[in-house]
Amino acid sequence: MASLQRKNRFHPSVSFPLTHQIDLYLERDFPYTEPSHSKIEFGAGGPRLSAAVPGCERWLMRRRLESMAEDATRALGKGSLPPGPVPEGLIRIYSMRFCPYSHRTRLILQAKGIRHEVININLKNKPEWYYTKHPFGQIPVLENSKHQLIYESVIACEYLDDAYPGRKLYPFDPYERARQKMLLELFYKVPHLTKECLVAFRCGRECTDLKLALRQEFCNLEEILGYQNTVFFGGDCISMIDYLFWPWFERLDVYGIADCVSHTPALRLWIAAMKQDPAVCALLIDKNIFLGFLNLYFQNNPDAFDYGLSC
Ligand SMILES: N[C@@H](CCC(=O)N[C@@H](CS)C(=O)NCC(=O)O)C(=O)O
Repeated sequence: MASLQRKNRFHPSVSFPLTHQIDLYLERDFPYTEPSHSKIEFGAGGPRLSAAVPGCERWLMRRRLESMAEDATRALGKGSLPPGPVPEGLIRIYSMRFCPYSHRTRLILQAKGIRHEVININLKNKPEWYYTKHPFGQIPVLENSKHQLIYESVIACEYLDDAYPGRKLYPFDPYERARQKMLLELFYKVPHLTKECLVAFRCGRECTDLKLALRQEFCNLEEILGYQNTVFFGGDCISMIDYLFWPWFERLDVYGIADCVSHTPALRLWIAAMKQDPAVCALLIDKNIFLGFLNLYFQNNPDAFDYGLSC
């Protein structure tokens, strides 16, 4: 993935490519190789990720560019017209490009290959009509062609897993499913603490105590991985709980708190394994774009939500 990111020249100033432009770009810059997946090796010291798997760059890049293109819509704000009904065979997500809760739901859409459209919402200048979709005007919200609305990211993810065919991301076994939900309860402090760290960091405030608290939460997760002796939280392959956790880990670096996992090797292995997953790869956010968003967001600039879009 490191080389994939290095080669990614679709940067903020460049418009996002249409499907045929993606083809031309890939043809020129990425040698074709069949998709392959990272291997997890089991040795005496427990599970570990095999050495970087060569190939599949083009395939991963295609997924990444396609998802960037579908997400690259300007955020709708006050005065905008509400979108029409959702066409049959499609599901709509009301989202915001940098929101971790929307990220969760988009990961599930990606992982299950569900055809969807993205409507981005300007959270500092919300459209009046948006309150008909969510009582408090929050994102994410899913809307289907039967005008049904589903909000709360965890509920939305479970709905997608239940309502759509393909690989089930929650385990079938009732105990294992309950266990994933218990793990999610243990995670509840992480979103709040990461956000508090970000705000403190951005406002030049001391955040040592907050970081200590976050490190403690990560120690708890580390213990769980160590006890299970698995790479992923649900076992040896990725499942719902990993996707529900992931958005906060992807943001550690850009929030300036990546050192909070320096003492948790199993968690770092999990992060490395997650970065090999096609759905995670497809939605990885460009660090510079994210930082640009944060700069504007903390200046209260309503244009923050469109940062990096050129049209
Ligand atoms: N518990 C909700 C939290 C969603 C949430 O906090 N979304 C934020 C964006 S990251 C939001 O909509 N903020 C706008 C607001 O609260 O007015 C979920 O899991 O979906």
